[in-house]
Amino acid sequence: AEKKSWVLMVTAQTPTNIAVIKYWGKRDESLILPINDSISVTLDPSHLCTTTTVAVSPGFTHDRMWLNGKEISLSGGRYQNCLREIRSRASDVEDEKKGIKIAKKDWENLHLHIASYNNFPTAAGLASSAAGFACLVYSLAKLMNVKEDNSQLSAIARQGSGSACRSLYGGFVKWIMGKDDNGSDSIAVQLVDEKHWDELVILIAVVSSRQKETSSTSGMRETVETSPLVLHRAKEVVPKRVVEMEEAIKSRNFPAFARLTCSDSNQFHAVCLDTSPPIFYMNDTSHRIISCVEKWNRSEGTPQVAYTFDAGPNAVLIARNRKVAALLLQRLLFHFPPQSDADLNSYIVGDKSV
Ligand code: 2P0
Repeated sequence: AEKKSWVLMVTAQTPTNIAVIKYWGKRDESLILPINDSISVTLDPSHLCTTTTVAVSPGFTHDRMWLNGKEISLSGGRYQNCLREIRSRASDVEDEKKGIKIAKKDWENLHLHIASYNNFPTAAGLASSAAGFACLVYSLAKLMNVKEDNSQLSAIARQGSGSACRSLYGGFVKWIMGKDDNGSDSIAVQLVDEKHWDELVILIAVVSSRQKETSSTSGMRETVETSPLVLHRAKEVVPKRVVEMEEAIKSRNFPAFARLTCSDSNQFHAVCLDTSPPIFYMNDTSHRIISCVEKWNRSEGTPQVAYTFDAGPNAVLIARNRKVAALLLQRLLFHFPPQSDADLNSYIVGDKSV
């Protein structure tokens, strides 16, 4: 017999991703369509990830969400777009053991409770929105028996936060900017899986876990509106770099990979500086980390470590192998000694993968 009172739940875990060719600038604000392709690496889920539980029950009276234990509003357009897109693709769900049957049409009238946790600082430039929206879309798709593949789901996650579309795959991922005005071809594709280049070790030095001053959304809007350099970047520089980066990743060419990654991070921060008023995401410590890595790479004759910085001062350092990662950690601890024991948590070391 069909039960009147029940709760059906799904829990999923999604790691964050770090762009090595950056997304910065939209051509459509509401659909979140970018002005250039981007490429990222998805981190190991044991370090920086979001865990989301989604639940449905006839006893729920409206959609609600909790982020790190605190209730947040779902009224924003980004949440509404994701919920609408997923609901419209829902299928029949049957759980015989629990005696639950949900027909496709029932999903329109059922409400959801969503609980999401980040195991890393939210909005400190560590791409929390990327893991968050990817996990939300993925767990809802599982709950509602959505038949779409990850690339199609990526186009929904993209409407929550651009970089989220890249977190639906492990390994190295490309977000294709697409041509359509409706965004149907602005999707993520996997370039290589997490096993392809598993010698790489990614280390994140948390320079500051304070919330950033300029959000990515408003920062990139101001850049597109005021920077004379950003179109040159999007049209001339990035298309060539994307081709070279794909090649470097496929052939595991670390020197080329490191050169492209560092150059692209620096150009992204250059267009931030070219914005009016200028946006500063890096601080003195970030700059000192860059100098330290550049000096080391030059002294070795070939790159050992690549650095990249997102919309915040924290350094993402990619070592060519475990041996280099150990030396890197040693150098960082020497040049940037943690101020207290608690700061030791600031060095997050992880393998990439999913
Ligand atoms: C990236 N960033 O490619 C770039 C590099 C930050 C610097 O994607 O407005 O949070 O939600 O689409 O995805 C951060 O931007 O911005 C970002 P929205 P999002 O990872």
